[in-house]
Amino acid sequence: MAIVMKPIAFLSSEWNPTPWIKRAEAAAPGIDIRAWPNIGGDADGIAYAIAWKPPQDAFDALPNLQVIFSLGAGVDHIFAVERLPDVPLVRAVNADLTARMSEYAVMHTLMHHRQQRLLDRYQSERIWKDPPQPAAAEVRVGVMGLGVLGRDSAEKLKIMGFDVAGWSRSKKDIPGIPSYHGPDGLKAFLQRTDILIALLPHTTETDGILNYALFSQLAHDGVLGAPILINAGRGRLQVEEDIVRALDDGTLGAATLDVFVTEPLPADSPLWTHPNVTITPHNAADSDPDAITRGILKQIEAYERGEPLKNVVDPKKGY
Ligand code: NDP
Ligand code: OXD
Repeated sequence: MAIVMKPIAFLSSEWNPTPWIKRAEAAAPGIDIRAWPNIGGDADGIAYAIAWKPPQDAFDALPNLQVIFSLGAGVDHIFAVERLPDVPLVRAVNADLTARMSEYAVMHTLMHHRQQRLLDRYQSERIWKDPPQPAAAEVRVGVMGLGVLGRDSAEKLKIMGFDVAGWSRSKKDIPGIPSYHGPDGLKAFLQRTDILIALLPHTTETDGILNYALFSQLAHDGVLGAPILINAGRGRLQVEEDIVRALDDGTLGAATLDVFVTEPLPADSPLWTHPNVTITPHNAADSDPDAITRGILKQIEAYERGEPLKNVVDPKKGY
């Protein structure tokens, strides 16, 4: 890879910059990349920021920024900055991330469908018992968010034999996968859903969308007995008290949660010990540093050649 000429700032309140900087330096020898807060006195020259949960004041000293790159697919962590420069914001999209998310969606759908948690309990009690096993075609999976990640997950679940549909803001035309869209399409989508997989971004419109009223509209006549929630989008999509209430009164049968309103999930959250909840530590699709770094440097190179940026976020939509 050719040397990237304009300097880059690495902005994160959470991640150790060293491995990222080493990767960037290995991929583009001579690159000038500095980690917040040690940006240096000549920060005027910094043209690019690469960011994950950037500190509130991280952009203040970068007056000539041209592009911000999110180290993740989601950009809510960047829009959370109050004084965000008015420059293009590019998010992470790559085949590795997409494949990892689909693995998660398929694995947890199968885990619920094949009742693996129940079988684990039987094993711990040395019980030899074969619970009823419906066919995948009898299970209606609904994917909320048919973007890069949701569409791939939906298509892979379809290949597994599930009866898959999706819901998004705009209408989609995906062979074999009925598409519902917008607020008007939500009710019909929920009513035909036994396993709900949330792969939405967190925006003002999706905040708290996974709530008791929504769970009540899911199908309650399915072969699994009660509907299942899988949320790998963002924690703030969900109202956690409502999940517990819905699990306790049978409105939901079980939940797999990868993301939470507060991360790490506080030790006193009732979700930790709920018998019908499976928790993963926001690792449904880890960002592979090599893939992300390569992708960003390639985009910077192309941008410096005058080519348009890809995967630019629409600030009005918030994703
Ligand atoms: P995309 O932007 O490609 O897709 C977002 C989808 O959500 C689109 O289909 C969009 O509709 C839909 N959507 C957004 N707002 C609404 C709304 N108000 N009503 C209905 N549909 C809506 O994002 P990705 O698929 O790449 O990623 C999705 C999210 O997954 C990320 O934002 C991030 O939060 C999360 N994520 C989680 C990870 C984890 O490890 N847990 C890892 C990576 C990402 P339309 O197509 O019509 O625009
Ligand atoms: C992302 C994430 O947004 O890992 O990529 O959550």
